[in-house]
Amino acid sequence: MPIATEVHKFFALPLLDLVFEAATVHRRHHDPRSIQRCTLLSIKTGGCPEDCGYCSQSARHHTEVQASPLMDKSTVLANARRAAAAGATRFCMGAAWREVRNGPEFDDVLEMVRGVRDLGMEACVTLGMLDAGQARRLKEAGLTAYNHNLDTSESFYPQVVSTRTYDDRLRTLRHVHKAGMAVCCGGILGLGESDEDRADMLATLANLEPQPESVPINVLVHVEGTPLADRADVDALDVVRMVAVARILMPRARVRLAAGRSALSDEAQAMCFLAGANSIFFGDRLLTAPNPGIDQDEQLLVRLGLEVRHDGPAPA
Ligand code: SAM
Ligand code: DTB
Ligand code: SF4
Repeated sequence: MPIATEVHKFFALPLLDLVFEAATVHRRHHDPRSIQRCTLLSIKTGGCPEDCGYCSQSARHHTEVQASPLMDKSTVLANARRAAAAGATRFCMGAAWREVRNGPEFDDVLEMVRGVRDLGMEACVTLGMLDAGQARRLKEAGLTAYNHNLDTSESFYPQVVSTRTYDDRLRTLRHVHKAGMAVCCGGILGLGESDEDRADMLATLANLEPQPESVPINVLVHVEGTPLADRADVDALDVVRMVAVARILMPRARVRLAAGRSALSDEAQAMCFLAGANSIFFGDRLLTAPNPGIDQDEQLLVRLGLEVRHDGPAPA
């Protein structure tokens, strides 16, 4: 198992040597032409009691996001059908909750998960913290994976979020794994963290047992009204480096190029795919932030000779 000091060394390697190594690992474990497309939907937006410094949906920040109640199941499934028809094979639903509470809203989310699975898509949700029983109910509903990010290193975490701890995050991840679901867990670049923080986070992820099935690499989307709105932009080559180290440490995971892709050039994204990223969020919106348009992404994949399959069901 990698230890943090070994992971730190990757951050000092010449970038192209690192990318070459990552591409080699990637091609040993994956079909390098396959890029999974996932579509995100915010099923419950804003008004969140947590204080995550990057987030547009915290009730503690004054952002332009309008809070809205839980979406109804038919609207969610109409979105999922459209996403499948456009080529997405995984549908991820996010709720701005601190934690899951048992009751009618959670029952509705379980129904949404069943509905998405019935469409033949993978289903992922991100609902904040959950306990063992709630994890079991999500598993019974057919959930493929639960997304719960560590965001950054344990030591930098308190500078980003104060309303929960790193251990809270790790506990939820254990409940997800014990219930038999895949763990989707990654982080964000551009919060003000150092290379050591990046290395520490990747070491923590790679030491999870089992390793996450899916590792989203987000780049901070600067949201006006949040405490981190003025952080410096991330160098695109540092995103490539992060993807490469994630790929080397977690050879079997899907490494997802997540938030912040709108700010990456086509060429930077191409380098990320070479370095082992093999999934993108697909659709003009992430949860509240914009994402490249479907046509633009399809053209990029075609130009790179990557697989663009339309294997979802027909639109309703
Ligand atoms: N409330 C749940 C939670 O925090 O676990 C789920 C929703 S939350 C929006 C999902 C993830 O999106 C966060 O953990 C964070 O990694 C990412 N995220 C949120 N806002 C972001 C931003 N402005 N830029 C980049 N990533 C962001
Ligand atoms: C993840 O790591 N990134 C996605 C998904 N998991 C839920 C969310 C990105 C959110 C970006 C900011 C927004 O749309 O508000
Ligand atoms: Fe709430 Fe999640 Fe945003 Fe944090 S990241 S404020 S928990 S919605």
